[in-house]
Amino acid sequence: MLSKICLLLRQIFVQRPIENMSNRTFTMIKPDAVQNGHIGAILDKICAAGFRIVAMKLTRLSAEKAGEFYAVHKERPFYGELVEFMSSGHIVAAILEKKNAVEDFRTLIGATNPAQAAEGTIRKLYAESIGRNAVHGSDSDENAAIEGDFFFSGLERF
Ligand code: 3AN
Repeated sequence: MLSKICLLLRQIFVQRPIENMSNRTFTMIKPDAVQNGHIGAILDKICAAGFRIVAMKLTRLSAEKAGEFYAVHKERPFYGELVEFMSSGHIVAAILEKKNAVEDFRTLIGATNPAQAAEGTIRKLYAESIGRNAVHGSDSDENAAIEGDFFFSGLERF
C-alpha cells in the first residue's frame, strides 16, 4: 500500500513520469558495418556497456521494408540514398535492455556524422560516413517500441 502511494506521489510530483523512462531500445548494425566485419566488435562494445540483448536477428530489408522503416524521413533529401543503402546488404537487428536505454545507447553510438562523434563511440570507431554510419539507435522510448515491433514478435524476445 505504502509503495503504491509513493509511486503515485512520484508520478504526480516528479517532472519526468517514471513510465516515460523506458529500459529498452532498438538497434541495427547497418550493412556497412556487417560487410566490414564489425558485428562481433560492435556487439562486444554493446555488452561491455551493460546492455542485455533481449532479441536479435541477422536479416536483410527489402527496399520496400527499408522505406517503411524510415518513412519519417521521406521528405529529407537523403531518403532515397538511405533506403538504397539499408537494403543493400545484411543487417543485425536487436532489442537491448538497460536502465535509461535510449539515451545511454545514443551516447554509446555517438553523433550521426562520425566525423563529429566522440572518441571511443561506435560510430567514431566503425562508421564510414554520415550516410553509412554503422549503427542505428532509437531516438525515443516511443520509437524504440515501434521499431522493436517492426522486427520482432513477442515470441522472439526474452
Ligand atoms: P540518427 O540515426 O543519428 O538518429 P537521423 O535520424 O537524423 O540520425 O537520420 C537517420 C539516418 O539517416 C542516419 N542514421 C543516417 O544513416 C541517415 N542520414 C542522416 N543524415 C544524412 C545525410 N545528411 N546524408 C545521408 N544520410 C543521412
